[in-house]
Amino acid sequence: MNNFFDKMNRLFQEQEVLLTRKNVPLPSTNGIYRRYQYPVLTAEHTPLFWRYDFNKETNPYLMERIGMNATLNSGAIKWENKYLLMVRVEGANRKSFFAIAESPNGIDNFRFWDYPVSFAETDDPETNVYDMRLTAHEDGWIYGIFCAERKDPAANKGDLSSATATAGIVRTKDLKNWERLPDLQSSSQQRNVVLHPEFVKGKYALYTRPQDNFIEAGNGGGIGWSLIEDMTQAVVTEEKIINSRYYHTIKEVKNGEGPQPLKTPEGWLHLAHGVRMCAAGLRYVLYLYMTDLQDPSRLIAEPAGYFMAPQGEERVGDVSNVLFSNGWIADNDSTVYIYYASSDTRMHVATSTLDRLVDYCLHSPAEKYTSSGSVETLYRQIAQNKEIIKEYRSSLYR
Ligand code: M1P
Repeated sequence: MNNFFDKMNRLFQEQEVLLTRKNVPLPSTNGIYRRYQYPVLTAEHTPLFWRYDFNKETNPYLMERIGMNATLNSGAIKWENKYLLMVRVEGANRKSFFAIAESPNGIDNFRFWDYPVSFAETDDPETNVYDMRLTAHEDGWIYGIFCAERKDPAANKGDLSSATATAGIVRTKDLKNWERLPDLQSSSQQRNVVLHPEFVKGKYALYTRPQDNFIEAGNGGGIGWSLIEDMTQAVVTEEKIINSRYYHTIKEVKNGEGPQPLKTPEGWLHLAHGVRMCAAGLRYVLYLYMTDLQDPSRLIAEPAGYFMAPQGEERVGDVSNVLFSNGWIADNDSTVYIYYASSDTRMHVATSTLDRLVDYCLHSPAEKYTSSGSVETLYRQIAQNKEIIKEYRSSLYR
């Protein structure tokens, strides 16, 4: 009998070692951001009392009864001096749900709140929910916009995988009580929808991602922008593409807004994901771009290529070769905590500063769309650097 509780105790002790493990910053290899040695959240971080039945009568073998598969694509917000992630937790049964994990420093010691997030369903209940973006809006509410997935009612008989993607909307003032609002109405399917934190022309503004079907962006040309009258009855009436997909770039197949953009004196800073196809399948990378402070729908800078791509162990997981981010926090000291998931399996953090990220956006060369354009860009940098190096070396002998 004691054996049961000894075993239970051991489980808690072992998990405590994982939950309190100090994270270690890795040397920055590019001067833009730093990765960390350990993921900040894995399925193993989910509370033991979610997974095990600790009643020795009903679970004499002390087995896991409810398996957790992954912790991924998390929204983020700083709240009462804690760094909070709105985690997409995926159960072994493939259903995702949201749960909040908090950390005292943003880089380690993340711990899940006891209960997952719960909110009402709409009259047309979804089968699955995931990838919530959190936006503290100037109207005083914190909004969460997520993908609500339903079986496609138009699917052929026997087709058990066609689905539809719609933007589900909730809001809260305390991150505990959530009010479910009607889903976003749009003529196309939508995923990766994000609320801009300020009113624009007196309206709410959404970053959208119109798509032809559940998987393909198709005619949806990229990241869209739509002004919305009322978040309690949100309807996309007009939508324009503000960050396009292009042939033979990191975002030729799809792209999507990441977290809510960050306001800087030089403009709005955006993190997004881009998707390309290769023989190994789809490859998801992260990129940055900036838009105008007064008109957040006007692109002002976008460095060529990716900002972060899957590396080492990040490359392998349930959906390999994927980095995805829908959460970041800009702290008062201008540190930016970038929370990203690798291969749809685990959560990581990378840190940078607002100044560095803005500098990266404004001063890194833009895409030239051809190999010869890329060589031209390189020639300019090489020629300039050779002059500087020559000057430096000759100064050593003066
Ligand atoms: O599997 C990679 C990602 O695929 C989807 O993103 P997108 O709609 O841009 O293709 C989402 O299902 C996302 O959750 C997932 O990480």
